[in-house]
Amino acid sequence: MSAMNLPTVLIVDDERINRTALAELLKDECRVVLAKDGVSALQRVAEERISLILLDASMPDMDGYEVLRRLKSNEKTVNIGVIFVTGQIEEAHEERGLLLGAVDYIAKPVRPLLVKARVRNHLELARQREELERLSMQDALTGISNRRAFNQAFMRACGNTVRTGTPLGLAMIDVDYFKRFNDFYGHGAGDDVLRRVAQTLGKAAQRPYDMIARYGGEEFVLMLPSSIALQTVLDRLCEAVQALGIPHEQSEVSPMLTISCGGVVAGYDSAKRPEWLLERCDEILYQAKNTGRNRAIV
Ligand code: GH3
Ligand code: MG
Ligand code: MG
Ligand code: MG
Repeated sequence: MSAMNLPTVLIVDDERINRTALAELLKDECRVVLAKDGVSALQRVAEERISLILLDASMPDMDGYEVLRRLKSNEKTVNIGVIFVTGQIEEAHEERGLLLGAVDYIAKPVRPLLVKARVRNHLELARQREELERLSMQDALTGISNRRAFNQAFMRACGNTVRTGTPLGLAMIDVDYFKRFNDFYGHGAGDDVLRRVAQTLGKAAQRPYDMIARYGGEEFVLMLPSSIALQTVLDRLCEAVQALGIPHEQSEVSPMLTISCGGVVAGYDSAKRPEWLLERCDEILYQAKNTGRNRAIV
């Protein structure tokens, strides 16, 4: 494994000698970063991807229990594994740490081989959890985001628009005459088309919060937070898909495969009704289909 692929473990302890001893012990298992108090630990976690935290319990200012409590109350950090490494070895302390959500509890003075073995096991669990999370958000055929990932991001984006009024562009995108394509060219060729269309659409959603996802079968959904340029983007998508030049003999609108899009730009009020926004997109998509296909209506 190259250094870049090594998981990062954060060691938090107010005593320098403890930090360096643990770091030395773990240097072959992972990339180690250090923090000397609770506040800088939380800051570090906000700044980079941490796979596991070794956390001292007794520290001045903010103790380990408070650090853990804060990690657990933030959705971005709730899943990071935390192992207490502490001299507080009474049963009640250990119970408290575990009840707060620590994955393990190691008593000081530490036994080096056991620390190493435990860290290795927890890193493997973290790796598996991250892999499952990635798979649960990804569409298996096309590799782009799936409907579950979209729903999560969409709910968050709607919440943001309700709070701030920033416009939210949303569109349903559907391949034209795709049933005929499958019937004529075969299901395997159809799958290839879905992959190519997904990649092409993906290029349109390039800002950090933009998203393209496979919504179902041959339907995709595009979300552009803080954009009113929806019509322009969708027109470009229609052109880009046609420009792939995928022959579709059975299409009634073009000798090449095309898509149709229906979109809305949501504001304060409409973002309070996410389901309704999706229904509106469907209705507008239906209009695009009924007025000739290979077009985007917003
Ligand atoms: P329209 O222009 O009105 O959208 O017509 P259409 O034929 O595209 O619409 P319809 O919804 O009737 O057909 C969708 C087809 O998409 C049906 C199904 O065979 C195909 N499809 C759905 N999911 C997949 C998939 O994963 N792979 C392949 N190859 N085809 C799929
Ligand atoms: Mg301490
Ligand atoms: Mg469809
Ligand atoms: Mg279709």
